[in-house]
Amino acid sequence: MRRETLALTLLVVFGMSACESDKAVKVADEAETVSDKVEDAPAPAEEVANAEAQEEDVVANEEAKTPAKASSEVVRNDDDTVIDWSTFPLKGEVLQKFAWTDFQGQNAVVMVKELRGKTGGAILVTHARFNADGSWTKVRDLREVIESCEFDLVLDGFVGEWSVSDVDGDSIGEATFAWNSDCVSDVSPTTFKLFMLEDGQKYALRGNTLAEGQGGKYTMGPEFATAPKSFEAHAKKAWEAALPRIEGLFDELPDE
Ligand SMILES: [Ca+2]
Repeated sequence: MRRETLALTLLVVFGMSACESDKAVKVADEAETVSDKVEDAPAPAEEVANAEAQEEDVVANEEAKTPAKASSEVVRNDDDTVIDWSTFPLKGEVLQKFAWTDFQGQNAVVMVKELRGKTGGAILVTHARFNADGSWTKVRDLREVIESCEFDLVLDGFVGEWSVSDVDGDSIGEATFAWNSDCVSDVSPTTFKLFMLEDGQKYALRGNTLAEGQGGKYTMGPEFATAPKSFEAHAKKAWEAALPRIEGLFDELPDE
């Protein structure tokens, strides 16, 4: 009887220490990920009054990448009963959010707006993958910061039917979204950018909004040169769908 009690006690003690060591490893992993992030992040942009938006990148989480498996469907899935948005690793005033499943599991992208200091602001975007234990693994962060703005701060996010796709058919979903971020004092075109993310890789169209026949143009990121051709076509189509257009503000009244 006494021997059995001892065995049980040992089992409990070993079991607990095994749990503790698992926990310790997990915390260390997380800390490493965070410190990697800090090292990889570019130096903060210099503060310039009424500065144009400063786009910053946080390098993709290489560990979150997985080789593709053939013939899995990419399915959009924004259902709140499936996704626990409250645990998503990006907090703030949500501008846009969407989700999908692919062979890697459940993915989601959240875009938030943040006010900074007296007149500044930022748009933050995170793509993360949901794990079976209820945690999330960040795949990529993007952000754009406007240090200060004496006029009107514009921080808007755009998604659409074009936001979830698998245009190259590799069973890895592509997330497409856009943002309009600027400091405006008139109706000139403002900074507008569209991004595709696939497995931590970023593909960007950077340009401006269309205002009274001006703007609406973009520059394609050099990364499209080595991307599947279908990415370029998809991004261009999404740009046209998402582009904010201001027209007719100064139209004269028609003659009677
Ligand atoms: Ca794909």
